[in-house]
Amino acid sequence: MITALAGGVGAARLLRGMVEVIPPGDITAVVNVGDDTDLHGLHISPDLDTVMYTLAGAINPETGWGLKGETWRVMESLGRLRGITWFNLGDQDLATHLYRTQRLSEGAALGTVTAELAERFGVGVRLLPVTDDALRTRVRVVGGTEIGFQEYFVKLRHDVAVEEVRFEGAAESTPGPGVLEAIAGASTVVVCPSNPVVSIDPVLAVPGVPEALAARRDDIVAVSPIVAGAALKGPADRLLVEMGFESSVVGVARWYAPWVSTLVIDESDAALAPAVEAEGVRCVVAATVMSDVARAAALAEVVIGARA
Ligand code: FO1
Repeated sequence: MITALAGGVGAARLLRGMVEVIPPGDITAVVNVGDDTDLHGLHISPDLDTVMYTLAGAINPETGWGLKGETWRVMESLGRLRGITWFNLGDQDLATHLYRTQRLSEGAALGTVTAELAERFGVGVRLLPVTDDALRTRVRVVGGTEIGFQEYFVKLRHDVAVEEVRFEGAAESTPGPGVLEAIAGASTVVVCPSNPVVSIDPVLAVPGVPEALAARRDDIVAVSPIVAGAALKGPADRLLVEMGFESSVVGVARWYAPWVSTLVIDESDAALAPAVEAEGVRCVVAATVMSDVARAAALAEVVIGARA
């Protein structure tokens, strides 16, 4: 049994590779919900959907989020009404948000609705939101204004300095059903190559999760989302620096060292392996850029076998 801590695109690609190597039923993904947002009265869970669509073979390959072959007629009409259009919701994607919102309004928990959606999309990996409670990543940008994560990420194109990140609702949240058991019962816990600051940290913000992870440190393998000093996608490099860490595999090792025992870094960073190990983290060098499913599967194989 493998349990993976997952954010969006990088996690989805690694999980897509993993299902080539081990049966989907042997994998549980504990997914970030800090990116979730409410727009147009709809509950949108971008990371859950990115992982689900990717595993279903339905992801838009150009963007890494949303559905392939998407049309945008609702957004076009909304634009004519001068509604909110900075967050692009495709016509087919909207059905997912409608379904989720309706089920939540009926009193179903997010984890239950996620399992229903995953089943309808034919996804065999168990997808668990880290919590069923409302946990929202909030970002204080330069000048002191606090905004929601998607406003930072999409509306401002993460092109603004961040002073602080906090996880609203985290202190009152509890782990979703099965989350602690999945961490305790896994042979290996994999930390996907997701943003440490805004994808993995919200998972650790749920009380009970850090304790469960600390008890498994020897069996936790992370994949660096930083390759040759830069994030392949998104603002992980910039955010690490803004949080006082280096934008390098060494910075990632320092960030994760308290609860991760092994870090997989890219071949291009091989020279930094001793510096990673100086942070108290075992270092494994591999090809980590998942430009296709075969490369993702090869990386998954390394990650699964990387435990000390
Ligand atoms: N990302 C964008 O850069 N622009 C968008 O308009 C956008 C819309 C969107 C709609 C649904 C969804 O599930 C994801 C969407 N994303 C969009 C991606 C999302 O903002 C990010 O992938 C994550 O939240 C960061 O992991």
